[in-house]
Amino acid sequence: MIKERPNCQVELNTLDLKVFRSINIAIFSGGVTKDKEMNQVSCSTLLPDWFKTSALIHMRYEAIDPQFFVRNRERLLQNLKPNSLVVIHANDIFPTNADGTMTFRQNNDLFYLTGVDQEETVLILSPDAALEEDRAILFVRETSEQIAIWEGDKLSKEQATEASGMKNIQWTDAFEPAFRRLALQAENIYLHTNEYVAASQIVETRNRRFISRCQELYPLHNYERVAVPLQQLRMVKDPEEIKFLQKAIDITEAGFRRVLKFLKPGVGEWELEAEYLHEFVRSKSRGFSYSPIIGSGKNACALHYLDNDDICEDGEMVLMDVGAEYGNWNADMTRTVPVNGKFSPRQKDVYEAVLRVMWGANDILRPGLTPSEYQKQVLEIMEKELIGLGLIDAEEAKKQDKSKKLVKKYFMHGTSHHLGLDVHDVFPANAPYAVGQVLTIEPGIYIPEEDLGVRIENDVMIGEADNVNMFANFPTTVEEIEAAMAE
Ligand SMILES: [Mn+2]
Repeated sequence: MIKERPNCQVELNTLDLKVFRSINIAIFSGGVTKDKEMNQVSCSTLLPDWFKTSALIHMRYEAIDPQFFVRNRERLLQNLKPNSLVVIHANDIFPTNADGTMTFRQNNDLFYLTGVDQEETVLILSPDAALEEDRAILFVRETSEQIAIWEGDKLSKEQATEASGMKNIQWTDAFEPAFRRLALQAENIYLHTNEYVAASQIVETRNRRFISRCQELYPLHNYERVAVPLQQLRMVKDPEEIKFLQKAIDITEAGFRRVLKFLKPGVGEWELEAEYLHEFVRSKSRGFSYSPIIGSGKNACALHYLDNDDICEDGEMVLMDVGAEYGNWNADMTRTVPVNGKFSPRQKDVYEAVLRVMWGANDILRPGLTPSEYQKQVLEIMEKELIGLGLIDAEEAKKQDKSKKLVKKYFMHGTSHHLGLDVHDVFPANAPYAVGQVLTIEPGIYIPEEDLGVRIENDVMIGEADNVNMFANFPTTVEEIEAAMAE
């Protein structure tokens, strides 16, 4: 598109998406100059004003306001003990087989504090350090001719400053001496652990390796978990995060509407997956927030069904738990729709029961309530609906103990989780709900004996007087879905 501009002197032919995700500078090569530093630092001075504007439009992501990361660092510092040092490393690029690797995904805590989406990045915060320039240092990977040939551009120091709002940017090679200098000035060292309750602990992360090395080098320091204050902070969303979450949700909505028009008896679950991915990526998402679950008929009853290799048959419903990421934030949607575009009476009954539970849960998901109390109350609502559907017996329900075993036969998972940079976003154990938190609401009823599973999932932000439904524009009711499928 840039090439169509009549006076264009340069071609945009090298886009480092990692840069584009974070900051406003486009990197040009080929047309302007071969000098890399020159490209990165001064391209803006070489370009006419109209071009600078169009370069912004051609970014994958909208720029994230660096003040968001400045605020996050300030908030974290307020929660540290005196005389502390924080060190957080980037995630590894995870290997697969032979020389294969997974796509890089930044450590979300590091991203939350710096906005830098690049491997081998390290953050040091040392608010009580003797020298002012030592109090916040960001280390980024220095590029080389070899890296440029194989991987494309890496952040310059200036770009790292633009992304993070940090002044002192060093190459990663300079980390060791700086860390020693600052460790010797500090009493408490805050390090990174993954403290999500259900987290897999199979893989030893870069941060985990650093803990071992750090404790070997400095056995007499006091060690603290930076996850504790970060869970508390990340649980409440900044307006900048709400903007990116809503954008991820809007992209997900576009995918859902595309699928509603495409779906008909005989299509493969994988074809629906492809329709979503096409819509997400063309809308500037990097793709799915998580592996999509697209289960028709009885497949909907397998909660983490990921095969997506069955045919959607006439008369079945198809459950789609799919979300787009945008700028590292995640949408999380589930919709269950009839393959042929018309709900049968039974499908409508089950669907509307789930919908009532979702709205009922939304009413009680309010500040002050704890997740465990919330889940208990949702199960009460669900029990009434399951009795209404004839799935459980009212008399037996009365007699059962508090375990609600009968309900759990048809609804065996939690109703809500926090949502943000992580799809199951971090939070301190059983922390009460509060204004500014973003949560999913996703009740479901699964009836394998009827080859039917229905889950409906919206994302909401807890507001002062009421929750903000971030899915307000989605087709949700039976009528809305049938109308959208008839288009
Ligand atoms: Mn979810």
